[in-house]
Amino acid sequence: MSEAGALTGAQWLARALAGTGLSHVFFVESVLRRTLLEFDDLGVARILAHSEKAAAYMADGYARIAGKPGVCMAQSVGAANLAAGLQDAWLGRSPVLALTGRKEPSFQHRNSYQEIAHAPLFAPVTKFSAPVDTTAELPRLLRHAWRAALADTPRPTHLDFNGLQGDVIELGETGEPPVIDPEARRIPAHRPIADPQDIERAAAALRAARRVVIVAGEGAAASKAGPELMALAAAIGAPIATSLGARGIVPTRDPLHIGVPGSYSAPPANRIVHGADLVLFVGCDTGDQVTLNWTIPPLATKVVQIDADPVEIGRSYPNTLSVVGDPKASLARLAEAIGRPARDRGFAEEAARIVADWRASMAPLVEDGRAPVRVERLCAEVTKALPTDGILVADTGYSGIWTGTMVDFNGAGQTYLRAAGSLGWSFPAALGAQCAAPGRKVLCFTGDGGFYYHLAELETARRCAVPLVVVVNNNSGFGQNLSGVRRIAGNRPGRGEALVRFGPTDFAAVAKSFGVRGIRVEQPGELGPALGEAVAAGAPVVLDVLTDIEPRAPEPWAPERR
Ligand SMILES: Cc1ncc(C[n+]2csc(CCOP(=O)(O)OP(=O)(O)O)c2C)c(N)n1
Repeated sequence: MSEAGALTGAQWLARALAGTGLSHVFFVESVLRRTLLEFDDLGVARILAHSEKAAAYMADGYARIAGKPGVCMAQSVGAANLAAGLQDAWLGRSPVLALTGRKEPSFQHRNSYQEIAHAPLFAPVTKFSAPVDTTAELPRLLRHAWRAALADTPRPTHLDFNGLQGDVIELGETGEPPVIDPEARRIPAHRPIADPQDIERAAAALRAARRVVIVAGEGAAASKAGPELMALAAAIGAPIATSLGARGIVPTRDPLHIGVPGSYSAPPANRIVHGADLVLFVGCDTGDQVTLNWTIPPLATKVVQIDADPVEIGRSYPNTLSVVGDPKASLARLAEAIGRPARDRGFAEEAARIVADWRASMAPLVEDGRAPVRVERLCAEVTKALPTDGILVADTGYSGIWTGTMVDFNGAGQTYLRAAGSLGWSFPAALGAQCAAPGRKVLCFTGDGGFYYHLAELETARRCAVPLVVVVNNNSGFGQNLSGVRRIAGNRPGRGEALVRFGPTDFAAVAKSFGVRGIRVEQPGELGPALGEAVAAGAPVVLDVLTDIEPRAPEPWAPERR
């Protein structure tokens, strides 16, 4: 008999999640069926995906735009696929909440059909992963999983529900109110300001240095620190670079902005960062990608590092002054402490010249009117077509390099999301992002190799009426990998190409077969009108752009090896 006021686990879970303002959940049947049915009455849309990895990517894209946890679900046998899909959210610092079912204790340790241990699968891709054995424990554990996902640094969390479909938890009861987060926090969940002494020390170091570069990363993006970064950069005449994941948090055409440094970069940023005598890292992981294996800047460079997570300070650069606090709040204090020192603007002017020269060198490619379409031209057209509040979601590899070097952003309303490394992430992630922002237009930029991974989600886009635009850079192969394979094959013509070539496939026709609008573009002159039509459509559109595999994306500048 149900106690007065008690809710079933399913009722509690659905109401608690809906109470956070969650608008969508992403899942593969069969899991938490009772909860999903409850959502029907609470206005939460259920997005049935065609694979658990895609469901995890959708929740990831949703979370990165919503600034609060995205939720994905899978039954017991789908748990391994779901965990695989959390890798990008882990690397990309995205608050995804994964819910799985697990067979009851009486089924454990006796060769149960379809089930392996879940805990080891989720351990490397979550901040917190726990079994939920009884409904009485559900409220506490869900609140903790939610808070942990949001807290600095945001990352996935996981709850493993008793019952193959989580049904044991759904059927039990709890008398607790269905509330997870009464404060309705979004990322950043808190804005602690750094110690005033550390701010003074950092200000003194910045005032004393002559050639300062700012490198802002994902933590700065999460903190929405763009305006504070620009204000400080202007005050001290410091060029500003962003990691790939933070691209677009400042206007990319601002003369102080020098692009993305590291391995996915065009030459200017690396040259300029390498020439700095002090680097201010802001919310930046100082990992191999943004530093070109810790050569940009060189390891001995003097560093000031602002980060909400003290563990990140000095992780890679030993000569580091710490400023532990929220990037936006701490930068504002730092700017106050520095004031407007008299400054030689020579370094900033030299940096702006290097960037302008590089842009000029790319202009002929951007303006090339011949077929097959140059990707530089495609990127320029994407820049023009992206609405002032548009969202661009880029896949990994060349898709990240092309968009990170050749697409410009206004730094005021537009958002750039990129895969943290998993090929194929962008299309499902863009679907999730579009769900989180129905009033904004989402463009996905992917290679054909990336798009093949989750083609089936075209059906999801149509069924769920998710009006995103997918731009396919269709070069019939793994373009980025061509150079590497050829090099290893001894540069002999044709040898090794079978490792990276496939197609040709007409993705506009594929889209049409799913009932999705498909537009094929073969001439550069068709790009503008086709993108315009796609962006204006209130329905999903695939833009299949025929390109050539040979042209290489911009390559990073590297210091000479000594
Ligand atoms: C899951 C996964 N497998 C393999 C890779 C390695 N990888 C990185 S980029 C790339 C090729 C991408 O090809 P495509 O999406 O067609 O874009 P293009 O390089 O042709 O522009 C591959 C295979 C990866 N990043 N992730």
